[in-house]
Amino acid sequence: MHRFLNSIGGYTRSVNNYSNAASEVTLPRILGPAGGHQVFRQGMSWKTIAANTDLIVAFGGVRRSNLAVAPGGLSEHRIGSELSALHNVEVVSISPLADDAASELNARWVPTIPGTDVAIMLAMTWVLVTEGLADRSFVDRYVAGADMVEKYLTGGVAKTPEWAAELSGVPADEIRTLARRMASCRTLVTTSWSLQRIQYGEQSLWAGLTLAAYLGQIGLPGRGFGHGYGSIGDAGKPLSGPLPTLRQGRNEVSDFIPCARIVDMLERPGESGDFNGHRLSYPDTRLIYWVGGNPFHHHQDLQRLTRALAKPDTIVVHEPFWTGMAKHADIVLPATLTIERDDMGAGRGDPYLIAMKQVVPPVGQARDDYDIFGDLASRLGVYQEFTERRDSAAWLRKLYGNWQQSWRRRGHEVPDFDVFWETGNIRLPGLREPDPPLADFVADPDKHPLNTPSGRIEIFSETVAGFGYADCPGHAAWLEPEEWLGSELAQRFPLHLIANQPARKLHSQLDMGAHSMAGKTHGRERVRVHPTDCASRGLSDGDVVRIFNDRGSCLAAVESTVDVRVGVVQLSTGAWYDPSRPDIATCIHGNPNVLTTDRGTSSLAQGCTGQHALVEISRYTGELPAVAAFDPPSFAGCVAERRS
Ligand SMILES: Nc1nc2c(c(=O)[nH]1)N[C@H]1C(S)=C(S)[C@@H](COP(=O)(O)OP(=O)(O)OC[C@H]3O[C@@H](n4cnc5c(=O)[nH]c(N)nc54)[C@H](O)[C@@H]3O)O[C@H]1N2
Ligand SMILES: Nc1nc2c(c(=O)[nH]1)N[C@H]1C(S)=C(S)[C@@H](COP(=O)(O)OP(=O)(O)OC[C@H]3O[C@@H](n4cnc5c(=O)[nH]c(N)nc54)[C@H](O)[C@@H]3O)O[C@H]1N2
Ligand SMILES: [Mo]
Repeated sequence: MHRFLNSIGGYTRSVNNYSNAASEVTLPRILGPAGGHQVFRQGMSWKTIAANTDLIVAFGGVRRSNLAVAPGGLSEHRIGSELSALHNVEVVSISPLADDAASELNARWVPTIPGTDVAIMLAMTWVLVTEGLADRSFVDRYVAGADMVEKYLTGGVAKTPEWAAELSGVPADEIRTLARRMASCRTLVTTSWSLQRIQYGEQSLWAGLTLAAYLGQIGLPGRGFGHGYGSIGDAGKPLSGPLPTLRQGRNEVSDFIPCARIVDMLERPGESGDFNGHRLSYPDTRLIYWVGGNPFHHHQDLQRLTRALAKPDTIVVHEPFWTGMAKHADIVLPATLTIERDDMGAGRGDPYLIAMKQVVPPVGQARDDYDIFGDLASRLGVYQEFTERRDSAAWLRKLYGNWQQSWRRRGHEVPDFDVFWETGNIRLPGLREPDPPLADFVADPDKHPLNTPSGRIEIFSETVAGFGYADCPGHAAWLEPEEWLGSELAQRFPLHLIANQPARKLHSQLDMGAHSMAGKTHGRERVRVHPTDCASRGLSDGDVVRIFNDRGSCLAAVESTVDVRVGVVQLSTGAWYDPSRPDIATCIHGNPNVLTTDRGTSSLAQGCTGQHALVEISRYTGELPAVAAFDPPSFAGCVAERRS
């Protein structure tokens, strides 16, 4: 969430976060740093799409529940009407789950075997190339590396629809017909962020963009390639002007590791790892200072994480709640929630700046992160530099004042701070419809070349090829994942688990709240299973099951539904980790990250691969232990307070 004062604590250099790990590295490589992530992060608005698009082919769907969330929040929840306005647009959702396509879209569901999107995209591109449907003039003018890609598509094992059908379970005719249709109308190819949160997650981005390049519609309104529609509420929104943000400063420490490699770092001090053409060395970590995240939510293979966290001497955590990470800390500094402090809130593309006024006084000894850091700065003798002698209230006024000035200089009057605070919100000036991504470049590639070595869209990249990574060659390629329904491991663990974002919360936040709890059965998270897979295991709706693989196990409650493809099960993330009864399961509550693998997407981006895992499920008939995840830890001589 983009809360302004909170970002004062945001001093660490975070290279790739969980959401965008692959796109933050891959798109800048193939479109250039300026044309990369930012362009497709925002994309065109739903309004532009409604007016200019005939067909959306959505890999990973357009998942409605994800759209209630955006960095900075959403002050106007209008996504329902925005999507309904697409009634003339044909939407095809290629996904393992039927309900990944928002119901407003009336999409056609093409069920797929998870992890095989790249094969489908390559086969569609093969159809365009071999049937003369590719836009040759676009490819010649704007694209670099077509010869290498076409050699890959047609040489060796030809990437035909029949080839892709074997892998993806989507009939060859369906792939062929859809590719032809895409070439015949105004088409937008979209990929959800989830597609990159798997092994070789870079490939679906690159293959999707390659497919769109051969369609030749990039840079035109409503067409081309889109990333993250259905992943986050601000994709498809207008663009806002500058917001009253805090200067982020410069971190003097340039060392970093990709966020998802933290366990490797703890396990292998002094060794090094690949990342984006560099070798990064792992320091000998003695102290961890953790603010605003819960690795027992986000990280993979939680038993391995637990062992690794025994390594540092000291762990300090700021937290409002007794999360798994807080329970693993030596020092917990209780932090306030947004409702316990004054702040401002706004997001890109959101029409309002909100006065986020304190609702309740801080519970117990909770303090604002800013005040905790301010006191630490004082002990380190840099209070003046860190705070500029302003408390939170003074910062809010200062940031607002600077921002008001900057709008004045552009000829816009915005109300004074006191008026804003009194009113509770103001409408933001300067909202505008974003241009189609790469529109400048397509209009005049000589005047606006991309920031890539060739100045063009690199569907083959000499740079990436030059890294020599077996797990990320120089063009989009089908690389068989270690864990998918086609691998040998599927003999022992025949179900493909989708561990996607939870519909009833943001990650693990407020999992103890009434809304989240109402989505559980017998106090466990629900796992969605196809009736065929239920029948072969003797499972009925509401049964408690044990989900397991070689890495761990968890309890969950069955929801039988035809909305998942046969062979696929879905257990969203978010249930607080509960290791209190290891005799029964690694987690008795339903946290899928006891099952997922802690490996990077590839040597290029080293992102998280938590979206997929192979598992087996069996009915659990033993005693049903009470969930202890929300209980505070016990201390010698005192009892910790629990937020209620
Ligand atoms: N309600 C809610 N909304 C959220 C969040 C939340 O926690 N709760 N989190 C926010 C954050 S931080 C992020 S990063 C975004 C994430 O946005 P996404 O990554 O797009 O969201 P997910 O729900 O994880 O995945 C979307 C769908 O992708 C499909 N999928 C998974 N694997 C495959 C595959 O191999 N092929 C195909 N074709 N489809 C596949 C799944 O069926 C899944 O439902 O969501 C944001 N929105
Ligand atoms: N298996 C699997 N794992 C995944 C994913 C997946 O698709 N599958 N998705 C990944 C993605 S995209 C993401 S973004 C991550 C999310 O992972 P995280 O961001 O780590 O998850 P949250 O539960 O949102 O953790 C935020 C924590 O901050 C605390 N907090 C809230 N407000 C404040 C505050 O003001 N101050 C302080 N100090 N703390 C505060 C909350 O109590 C909470 O514990 O998960 C990743 N993990
Ligand atoms: Mo995310």
